[in-house]
Amino acid sequence: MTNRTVQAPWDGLLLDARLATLTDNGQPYGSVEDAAIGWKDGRIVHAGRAADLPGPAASLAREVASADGAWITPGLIDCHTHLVFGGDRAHEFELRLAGASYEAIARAGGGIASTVRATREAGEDALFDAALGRLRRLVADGVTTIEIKSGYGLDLPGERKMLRVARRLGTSSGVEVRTTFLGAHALAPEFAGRPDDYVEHVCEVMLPAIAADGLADAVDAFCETIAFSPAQTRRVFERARALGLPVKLHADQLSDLGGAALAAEFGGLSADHIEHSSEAGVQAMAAAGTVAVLLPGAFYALRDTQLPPIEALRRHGVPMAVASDLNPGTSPLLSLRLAMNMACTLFRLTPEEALRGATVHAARALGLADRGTLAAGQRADFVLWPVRRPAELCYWIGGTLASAVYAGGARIA
Ligand code: DI6
Ligand code: FE
Repeated sequence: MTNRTVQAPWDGLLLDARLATLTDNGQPYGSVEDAAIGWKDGRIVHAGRAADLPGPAASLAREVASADGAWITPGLIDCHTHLVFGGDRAHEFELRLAGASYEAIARAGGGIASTVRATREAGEDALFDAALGRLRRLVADGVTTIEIKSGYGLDLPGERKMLRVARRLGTSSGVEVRTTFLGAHALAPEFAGRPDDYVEHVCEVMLPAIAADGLADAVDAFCETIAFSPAQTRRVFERARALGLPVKLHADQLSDLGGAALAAEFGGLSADHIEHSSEAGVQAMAAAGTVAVLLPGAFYALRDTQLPPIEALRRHGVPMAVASDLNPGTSPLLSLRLAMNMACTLFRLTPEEALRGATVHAARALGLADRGTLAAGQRADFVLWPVRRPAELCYWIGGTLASAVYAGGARIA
């Protein structure tokens, strides 16, 4: 056929934008002014100056709109959450305010164990509905990828149930969910007094079954005096490695058990919390390429005073991610942006470090290379923020700032 008009090739194009690409383009935030972003089939095809578009805007995309001068960032990535759980722990909040410590409550049968009871009792749909409500709040303020851990079932049916709910959240919300098996979160009540037997059960029964179901993208453990020892953690990691699953670790949160170095030894994607990690632990992380995941929500809620070794992490070039740790006990935090604010105020990250921590470094903590920056070829996950400067994403305390959220090129909020 002749004289046929060329089909508009892109799905969407936003003009009048300012981009915080978070690439290393030499500018703070990897910023580009007078910019445009275009996407097709779920991928970014242009993230740069509008002047560099390969033709007149109207001919390039099926839908062309103005961003009205908004800043656009990559979709935020919450790389450490316990989003799926039954019940709540508001009563323990009251107990802690009255002077009880987190450890004392845990030793008295509360803490994680109380959420385990509530999670085991909850039906799958009830768990799903409660988690979806929390997820929607995160998405409304820019989250497009989220990691969700199990760890409140502590038996095969319970852990499977949690991970199935997590997977279902991914297919029904437009957000991409990465799942992590955290069977070694706390001692299952059936194994009271027999922690090694429980670890064996995790390694020989639960982990192989979860892996065979394809329900876990990674494996985590809680290495702590009130949870599992380094030797027990090592067993879990060895099994994960044998099954081809990457590991990450709740490391050195309340004491230094050498968790950061242990995660690094297994080529861990991340070591998380790490308030008490030593310089040697940080060095091991740097050598292994293990990301530090900072969780200021738990630090705040527990009124912790031991700061993570931020200076050492910077000095050794360890990428620092920031996450919500959303969980009913130590971080009932429904906003990743608030975690970024806390990372600045409590841990003294710069706003740019905090934003990189919730995008490009968070992607790496999940082993994902296709997101976290705005560049051609990356997933079309991006957020419009009607603010004057990117630092405002960390400056405003709470609230919802995002005006539009896209995941895989589709608007989800
Ligand atoms: N560290 C945490 O911050 C959460 N789990 C963990 O191992 C706390 C989980 C809870 O208290 O329910
Ligand atoms: Fe956690």
